[in-house]
Amino acid sequence: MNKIRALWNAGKPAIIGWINIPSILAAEALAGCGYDGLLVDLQHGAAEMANVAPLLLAIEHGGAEPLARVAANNPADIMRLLDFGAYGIIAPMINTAADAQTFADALHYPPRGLRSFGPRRPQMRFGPDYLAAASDSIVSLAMIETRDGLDNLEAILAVQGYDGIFIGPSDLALALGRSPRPDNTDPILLAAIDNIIARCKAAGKHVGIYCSSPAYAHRMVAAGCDIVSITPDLVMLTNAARESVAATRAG
Ligand code: 3PY
Ligand code: MG
Repeated sequence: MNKIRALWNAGKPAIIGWINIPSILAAEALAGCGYDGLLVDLQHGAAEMANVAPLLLAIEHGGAEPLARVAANNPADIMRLLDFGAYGIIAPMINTAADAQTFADALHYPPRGLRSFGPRRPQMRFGPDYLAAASDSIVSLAMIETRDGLDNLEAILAVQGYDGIFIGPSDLALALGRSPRPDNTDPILLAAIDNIIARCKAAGKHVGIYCSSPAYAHRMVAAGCDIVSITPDLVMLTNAARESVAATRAG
């Protein structure tokens, strides 16, 4: 079973890492650091479809659940990522119930959805039973991060066939006329986040959010999130590099 779904079934939150730098060595090393899942970001990270398969393999080999954020809610890309061995998909900018339905349809084989059959890597993990295991092996989160997404949240939540919502606080801040800052504590943004979390709970959907610091992630888990991302790779690398240079200069 998907490690993240197993945590959810046990009532526990999942902690995921965020990969912007498409390095196989770094992905494998990070995957062994205790994350429940590691996400390759094809929207704002440097990975491309052409180099995503070995990254997903390195993550799985390292012991974390391989996840991907698609550049857009495009069924062809979602299906290819699932065939390459992504066991979780986050789709950005879900604005309408029709967007959510497109997303859900791409995740499941008929009759439940419209996914085309060609599970090259999942068949290596699940063998001939993959068809039966497919839907449960994947976790799926639709991003709410726009004004339209907020306005249409009830209708988006009413769509079946995907697990929940992932909040994009930077785009959501922009949608609310606020600044896109990491770990943003702007009261208007926090109120919108609380409102989304409450509505997801009421609709029986999972909910998560993009965080930077462990402290912000703790706060969001306490607020009801059951999946949080923490410090992206590029931020960890540059923070550590700055500290190292500063400590050396300070003597
Ligand atoms: C956002 O904060 O808008 C995101 O999409 C997180 O990467
Ligand atoms: Mg965003």
